[in-house]
Amino acid sequence: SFQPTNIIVTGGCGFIGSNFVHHVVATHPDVHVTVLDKLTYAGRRENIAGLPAERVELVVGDICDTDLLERIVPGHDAIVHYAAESHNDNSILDPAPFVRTNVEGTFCLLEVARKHDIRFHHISTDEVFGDLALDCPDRFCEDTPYRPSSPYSSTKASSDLIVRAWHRTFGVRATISNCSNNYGPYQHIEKFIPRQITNILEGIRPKLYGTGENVRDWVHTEDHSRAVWEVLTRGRIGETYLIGADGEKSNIDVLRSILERMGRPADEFDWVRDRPGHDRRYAIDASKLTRELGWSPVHTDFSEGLDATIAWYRDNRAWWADVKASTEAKYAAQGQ
Ligand code: NAD
Ligand code: TDX
Repeated sequence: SFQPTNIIVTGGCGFIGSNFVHHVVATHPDVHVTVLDKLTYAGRRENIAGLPAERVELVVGDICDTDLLERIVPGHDAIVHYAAESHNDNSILDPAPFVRTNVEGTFCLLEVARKHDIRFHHISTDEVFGDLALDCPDRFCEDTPYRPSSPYSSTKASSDLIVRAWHRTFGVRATISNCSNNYGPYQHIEKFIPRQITNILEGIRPKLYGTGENVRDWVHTEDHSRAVWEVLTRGRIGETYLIGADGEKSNIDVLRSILERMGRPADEFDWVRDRPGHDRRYAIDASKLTRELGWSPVHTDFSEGLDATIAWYRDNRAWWADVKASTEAKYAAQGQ
């Protein structure tokens, strides 16, 4: 297996990237992490604060800055690429940064990985496959055709295809993982679960899009981190692995669980305007990952994970309070 000791984590100050950095520091004492993060609205220094300085270094910069990449990347064994514009609703309002960061940024990183022969792991999403019908048992697997629906998912799909071509044509030692919806601490409050938790904490009614029947396949971010480490160190070069924890739930069921666990009536929410092009259902078949790499999720009790997530937002009000009003104002302007 591949044993990296000096890795770059792009987007390591965002939700999933920072959880991965915490995971690596806690479980792999021989590994040094260089975080490369632009600190956009979604990235916060605090997300990796308090980790030992000799284990984690933050470089504030853009993955599209090729001079910067040329300065900092050589000498690392691997790039684990999380940095992206990640929110579907933002991609509908303004797709430009999605094309730049997700497509061009991935290209810039691949070029530096190619030049210096650096192992590359690309973090992607199940949204590249488009959506599934609500009323059939199909799930996504590694050879499901790409059929992305949104500006966000189309740029992630594009980045995946570029990674595959750089592996095949140039021999870049690359792998890809496509994960389902993550939940857990440090998720930006623009996203569904933390938006509703912080709404309730602020006395604002939760907001449900459309009919609320859309299904997402939830996985705890810590299980995602463990899976990425397995693919990085033991995955077959050139391969794609799907990550998911059999966590399919409709949005209305998730919202009712949050309301119930926070002691509010089940109908205390607003129905709001649906997301244009809203994907109906995502569902992951992760059997390749389980079969080849022996991964399985640890956080299998969603209610327990939800309780811990609610407690995190309650205990860390200072982390989100300053962006709550502006996040809600932006939604309100869209009727959401
Ligand atoms: P996030 O928006 O919370 O974090 C993104 C991070 O990338 C931020 O720290 C931001 O500052 C940084 N960043 C953005 N543009 C950059 C640039 N040009 N240069 C350097 N840094 C930049 O996103 P997230 O939810 O943590 O998602 C991380 C990755 O995981 C993304 O690639 C996303 O597509 C993928 N993913 C997310 C989910 C999910 O449920 N959130 C599921 C599957 C895959
Ligand atoms: O207020 C809301 N009300 C609502 O009903 C919000 C913010 C969302 N929703 C719905 C839309 C989706 O069906 O909840 C579901 C989840 O929405 P998001 O949190 O925006 O996630 P989603 O669009 O599913 O995408 C997420 O998972 C896949 C991440 O943001 C992506 O980065 C990842 O690739």
